[in-house]
Order: sequence, then C-alpha cells, then structure tokens
Amino acid sequence: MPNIDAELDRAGLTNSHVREYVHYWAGVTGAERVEVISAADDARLLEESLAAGEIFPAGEGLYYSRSYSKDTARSEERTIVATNDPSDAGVYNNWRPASEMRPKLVDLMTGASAGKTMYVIPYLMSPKGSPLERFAAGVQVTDNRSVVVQMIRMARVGVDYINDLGDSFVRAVHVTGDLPNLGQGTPEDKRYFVTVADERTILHFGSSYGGNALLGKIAHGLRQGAYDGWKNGFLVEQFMLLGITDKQTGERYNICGGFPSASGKTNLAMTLAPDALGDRYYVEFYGDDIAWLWVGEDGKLYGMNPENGVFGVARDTNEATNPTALESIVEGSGAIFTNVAYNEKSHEVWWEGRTKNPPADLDGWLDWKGERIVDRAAENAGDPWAHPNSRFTTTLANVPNVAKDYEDPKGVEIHGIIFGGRTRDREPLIRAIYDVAEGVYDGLTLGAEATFAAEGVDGQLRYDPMSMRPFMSYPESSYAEHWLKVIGAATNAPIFAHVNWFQRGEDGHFLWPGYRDNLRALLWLMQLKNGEVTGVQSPVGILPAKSELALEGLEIDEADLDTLLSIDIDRWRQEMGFREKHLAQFPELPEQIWEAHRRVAEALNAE
Ligand code: GTP
Ligand code: SPV
Ligand code: MN
Repeated sequence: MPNIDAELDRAGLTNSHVREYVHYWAGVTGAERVEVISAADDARLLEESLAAGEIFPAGEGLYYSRSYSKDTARSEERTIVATNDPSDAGVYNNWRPASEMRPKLVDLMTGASAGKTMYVIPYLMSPKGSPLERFAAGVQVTDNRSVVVQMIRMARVGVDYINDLGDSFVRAVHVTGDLPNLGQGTPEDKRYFVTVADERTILHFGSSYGGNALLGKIAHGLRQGAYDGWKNGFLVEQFMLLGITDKQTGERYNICGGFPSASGKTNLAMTLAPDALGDRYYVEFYGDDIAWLWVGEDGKLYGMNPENGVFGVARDTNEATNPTALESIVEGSGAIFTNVAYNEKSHEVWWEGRTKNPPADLDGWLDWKGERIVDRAAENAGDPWAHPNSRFTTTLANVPNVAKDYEDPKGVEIHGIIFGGRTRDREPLIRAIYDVAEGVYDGLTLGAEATFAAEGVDGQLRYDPMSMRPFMSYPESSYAEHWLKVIGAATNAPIFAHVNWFQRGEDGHFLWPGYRDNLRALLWLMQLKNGEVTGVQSPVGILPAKSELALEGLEIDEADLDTLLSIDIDRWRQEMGFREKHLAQFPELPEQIWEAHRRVAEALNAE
C-alpha cells in the first residue's frame, strides 16, 4: 500500500474531501505510489520524462512527444455525459444513466494503474479570485507523466487552488489503460470518456491524448462547466476571446466566438492587425478555445478564458498565417510538440505548412509515428510527416500579445459574439445580427461542411450548435433557452455576427485571404455597433457595403470581394430547409428561436 497520507502532508494538501478522494482512487486503480503535483515540479518532471524516453528534446527548453498511433484525437463516439436524470438526454450528449456508467468505469479502472505512480493534480480553470472560481476547481488524478506536464501548461496547478474550497471541486480521474490493446475504433473498443455531470465527476479511460486525457480542458472546462453553468446561470462555450484597441480613439472592443474544432479559433485569437492597419489597431489575445461568460452585478456581459495555455493545431502554422504562435513556441518557452515530425539528430520539429516544402535533407527525420522518412516505401512517399491533429502546447504567458489583464479575475466586458462556419459557398464574409434571439438562432445553426463524403449530403452542413456539438452536456432546447436567458439579462447586449473565412471559387481557391486580414471584418462589426457605418440590410443580417470595409493593403480580386459581400438567395432558401430539419430534432425548442427562423425564411422568400 502506498503511503498516501505522508505524501499529502508533504505537499500541504489539507482539504479533507480531496484527501478522501485520493485515497479512494488510489485504492481502485491500484497505483504503487502517489505524488501530489504543483507547477513548480515542472522542471523535475520534464527531466524524469526525458530520462524515461517519454519525451525528447526539441531545442533549448522545448520538448517533443508522440502519442500511441491510434490515440491522436478526441473520440466522439466513446464520449458520454451521464447523470441521474433521464431528462438530461439531448441529441448530442450521448446521455447514459450515471448508475450504469460509474460501475463500468470503476471496473475498467480497477487495478489498471498497478505498478505506476498516481499523480494528483489540483488545478483551477479560471484566474484565482474569479466570480466563477468555485466551479473552476478540480483535482485530476492520472497515471501518466506526460499528461501531468501538459496539464501544468494548460491549467493553474497547485494545492493552494483547492485547499480552501471544501467539497466544491471536480473529481477528474484519468487512467491511461493498455493503449495497444484497447481496440480503438473497433466493435470491441474498451475506451470510455465519461462526465458524470450531476456528480461533478469525470472518468476517462483509454487515452493519453488531448481532450481525452487533459481533463481540466475539455471534460471540465467545457462539458462539466456547461452543465454547471446551466444550473448556476452562466455560459460555457468552445469560444476564442480577443480584444481590439483602436489607438486613434482609445476605444476597446472585446469579441468572443465559436468556430467548430479546427476551424480557426487559435489563428483568429492570436491574430495581428494587417501591416497596413497596424498603426491604428492593436489586437490582444485572451483565449483560443474556451470562454466562460456571465452577467456581472453591473448588468454587463463578462467573459474569461479558464485555461492557462494553448493546445494549438500545428498544421499550417507559419510566419504568414500565425507569427504570434511561432513566437510563443520559441526556445526557452517550455513548449511541447506532440505528433509532429521530429529529427532525432538535430532535434528539430516540422509539420505540413510550417515551410512550403519539407526539409530537403531527410537525414534524421522521423514522421509522427517515429518511422524514418528515408525508409518509407514508395507508395507511402506522399503521406504527411506530421499527424493532421498534431499540436503544440504552450502557456498564455508565452503568447507575445497576451492581454495585460488576462489574469484579472474580473474578466472582460464582451461587446460582440461571432460564429464562424466553415462553408465553401453561401455564407458571406460577415453578416451582423442585432436581435438576441436571431443571434442565438444563428449560433444554433452553425456548422462546418462535411469533410468526408460519407458524413453528409453535398451542400449540407454538419451542424455544430455554438461549436459545442462534441461538448454538449445537456439538452439542446434547454441550452437555447439558457442562452436567451443569460444574454437577455445583460443590459448592453452584445452584437452578434456570423463570419466565414472559407468561401471558395469554382476552381477551389479561397475567395478571402484569411488569417490577419480577418481583422478587417471584425473592425467593420465594431464600427457598426458604434454607429460609424450602417451596412446593407439583407434577409440574413447586415452586410458591409464594400466602401465600409478597411481595404488598405489588401490584395483581392474585385469579383471575389463582390461574392464575399453578397447573398446567394437560392442557396439560402435550400439551407433553410436543412435548418428546419436540424432544429426539429430538438423537442421544445423555445418559440423565440422558431420565430427567428421563420422571420429569416420569410425575408428570403420575399426577395
Ligand atoms: P481546435 O483547437 O481544434 O478547437 O481548432 P481551432 O478552431 O483553434 O482551429 P485553428 O485556428 O487551429 O485552425 C485550424 C485550421 O484552419 C488550420 O489548419 C488553419 O491554418 C486553418 N485556418 C485558420 N484560419 C484560417 C483562415 O482565415 N483562412 C483559411 N483558409 N484557413 C484558416
Ligand atoms: C478540439 O478538438 O476542439 C480541441 C482539442 O480543442 S482537444 O483538446 O484534443 O479536444
Ligand atoms: Mn477546441
């Protein structure tokens, strides 16, 4: 038996509820020893991981890790939200009874950490002192050291965050399992990623990657958080959050917004003003993946990023697309790269889109699976070197344009909420919506085009309400109602907008250059809210007049720009039919949402 109390005492972990929880799970998992973690342990843990061959050096103060080859992304099919109330079942939350899932997971975890260390990670998914602090505290136990060093970057970690919180902490249990023998993706799949939301307990078995394993981030920061928000009057969303300062007027606008996974949140949150506008506007980064939103006592809508770091998609990150990201992963930053390509001799890393072509000298290069590029069979010569979902992990403090007040527990006032679809046609560059119900309706009908033919009908979106489809923890109709209630309570409602950076021409080229130029659309939105421009009313919202967009220094074809700023009425009418079916899946959707839908449909029919 491990000497648990001695270790808890050594670490100064005094919260008796946490102590009891640690005892219980050490007993279930059969771990050989227990170790309580604080952020100050990072350097030692990295040394141990390097010595054990779990991670590799990638330059001064940079690290490389590789996950098991069938464990490279979140698994939506194996993710479940459980509660004790069957009426919590929605369309996307894969609801199961808590009474069924808890014993199943205890069974899978029993003895599964034998011979291993159980790390105890007390964490906070908010700045200390936040009004939502009591929903943000958790204690992850994990049998995986790589998960620990990732968590130290992604969350605030240490016993001081939880000692005084009594029983108000999320119990987040992670057991890696025997990765080569879990039948990932087969009918015998043994993995389960369960959030028992009404017991504030997370039980994840069978992965060491990303949202499956860093439980503070997705399982707590999104799923559990959303459920807690529903019960306690705040919103939890897969949103980025940024601030734009107009240096000429001194005005400040904060915008948050949801784009489905891998649709550009990190890139937008880290954006810099285009060179031609850089003298006037300054963009500050708050968060790239999660925002918690609430109405303050002053009636304003506030937002904060609960995370302490960035877990960003590596692919296509380069000097032109995201210079800020590159600066945040420089030598000495402590960044960890996962599943990119690695040179075992020079310790360099590379991913598709980092440079136009892969390194010419193949000597020492290994692909994300650890296989030598020079040994590749001819038929595999074109395979990517890095996994498409390979990522970098770095702390917010490393992001060069992180907002000065990013740790202010007060949060920041939110002036605008945007939804970013990934749509090859129909959706213009930006359309603004003042009406709250219509804004919420727009979020509920957000989507990305199906990437694989098998996933959907041509032209039909894979709907991803508010970009929360994989993280939805309660029924969609209640979710809509909760949004109307929370935003409706704000005295100065934010403006909504739908943006799309991904419209394409017939030959497949992107009509909009994207990346840093995306700021131009947001500047217009803020000018609209400020009454400096009026835009052009369309059936689906207000579009910029061409003369209203700041186009200095932009290289774009006039015809492309015209398409980006117009509405394809026929495609929109078709879309309304798809939307109707999508929304009809949700019983008892608030009448205000249906009214918004009918208003838009009628406006389109009147054209
Ligand atoms: P998650 O972390 O999975 O939630 O993803 P995310 O929404 O943060 O996406 P991210 O910013 O990492 O972008 C995903 C992909 O979209 C990357 O390959 C980007 O290069 C690409 N992308 C982002 N912004 C733009 C843009 O403005 N235009 C185009 N064409 N591609 C973009
Ligand atoms: C996402 O998939 O939207 C992510 C990455 O942010 S993960 O943490 O793996 O879920
Ligand atoms: Mn995400």
